[in-house]
Amino acid sequence: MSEPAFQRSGLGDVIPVPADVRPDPAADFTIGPGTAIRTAPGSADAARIGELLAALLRPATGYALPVGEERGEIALLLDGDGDQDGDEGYRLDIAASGVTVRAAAPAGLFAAVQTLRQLLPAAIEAAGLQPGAWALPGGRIVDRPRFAYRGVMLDIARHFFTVDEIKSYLDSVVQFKINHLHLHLTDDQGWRLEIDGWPRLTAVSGGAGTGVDGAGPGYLTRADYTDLVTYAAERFVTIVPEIDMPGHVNAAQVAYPELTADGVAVAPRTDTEVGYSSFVAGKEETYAFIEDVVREVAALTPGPYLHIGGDEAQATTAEDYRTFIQRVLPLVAKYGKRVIGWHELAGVELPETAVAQYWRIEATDEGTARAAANGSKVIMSPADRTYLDMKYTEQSLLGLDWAGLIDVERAYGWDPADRLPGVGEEALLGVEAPLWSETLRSLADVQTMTYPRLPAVAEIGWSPRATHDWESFRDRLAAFAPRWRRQGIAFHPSPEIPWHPGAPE
Ligand code: TNX
Repeated sequence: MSEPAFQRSGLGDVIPVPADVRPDPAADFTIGPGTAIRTAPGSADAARIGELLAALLRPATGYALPVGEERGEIALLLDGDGDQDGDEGYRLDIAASGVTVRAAAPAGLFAAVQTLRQLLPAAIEAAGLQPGAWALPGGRIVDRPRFAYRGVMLDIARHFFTVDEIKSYLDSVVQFKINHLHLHLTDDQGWRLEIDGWPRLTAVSGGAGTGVDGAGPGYLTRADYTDLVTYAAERFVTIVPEIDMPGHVNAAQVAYPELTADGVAVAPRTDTEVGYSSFVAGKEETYAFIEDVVREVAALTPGPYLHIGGDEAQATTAEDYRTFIQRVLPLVAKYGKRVIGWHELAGVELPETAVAQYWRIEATDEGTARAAANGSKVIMSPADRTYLDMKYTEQSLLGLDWAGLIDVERAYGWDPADRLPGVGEEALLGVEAPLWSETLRSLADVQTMTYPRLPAVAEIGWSPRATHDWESFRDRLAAFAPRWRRQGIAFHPSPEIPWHPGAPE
């Protein structure tokens, strides 16, 4: 099927929209059979990113696209201005003679490659040879992120997703310059990360029938987790591991009854109720266990953060909650990590280095505002805007609706610096879109809830506030239907979006 009306993208037709775009219609560059990719001399990272770009372009173009340091019309250079553009910023010049990317760090080259990918016709995403003129629109883009943290969260506790599924998800989200993947590893139903010295966590609570409604089994071995961390790092994504506590711990207590108040085993739970389980704040066994877990997770995780949950601890008294969190905070620091917690954590006095993740739907939150006033950073994940597990419409088969229905305009129509009084631009580390998996069983389910809403949150996290514009976003988003079809990514065909046609299966 041909798609002539949509064949060409303008220079700024990218998600997230770049900070500064200066088209030069006289300067288009066309990738041809002789095009080569030249990468920054002496940089293994640049060479690797060059190979990644070549691998993206080869199947549809059929061109050889050699990568080397000697020659090439597409240049990926590391001589950018870090003071101006930071690690993730880049400058992209497209002229009739070739394409030059300049960044201060490899992450910026990677971000630029995501931009270049979207500037090519959707047919570039095909797995096999396509007829095509592979033109890139001429001009200059100067781009850098608004926020350092642009995340997505995947809940692998309620339903498990395999390493290959998580990698595939990662590959899809980096197209939108997402740079953190938060893994919700433990919950009442299951424990999904192997911990040395506590084998029953995964042998029992990662075993058959531990997913919602008896789905499963599944857990990540230490080797799986390390493999994921490496794969993510190669794509400039930081893994943020979450061990949820003191609530959401039934699976741990099933495996180790000494973690309950009376030492008596509790029954496994595969329903979706929340707020009934708690670690015991007054028991030393609790902290011996948590120290082992924190030490091990910290050792396996090169990124700076360890997320300790802290949400919905309705089965923990306020006093116990405070005692518990005050015992756990120093443990995370002891193993060299910076704490992130759901914003309930901010009810306890936090060190400046701690990060509070706001997840509710209320218009104010005293604890989060106080934490911000004390110098802590905040990640914005308001459930009524960013929760990818909310239904799109009443008709949605997947998802929940406790935070309301979220269509694309709702996911896009807010600003993180206006969300909570006392939590302005400077207090924000960034934004994250959490995807809870109570109702999601397959990668296709995960994709259907993620697309097309994640691009909205990604744009809010990356693009300057002044570029925010629903009509523009909607029209740029429309171009992704034929891309996602070719990438094999399921998406909800939101009727608000004038989707471009094209892409036979
Ligand atoms: C609330 S958001 C929860 C999760 C559920 C989610 C479902 C948060 C910190 N806790 O336990 O999975 O709602 O949307």
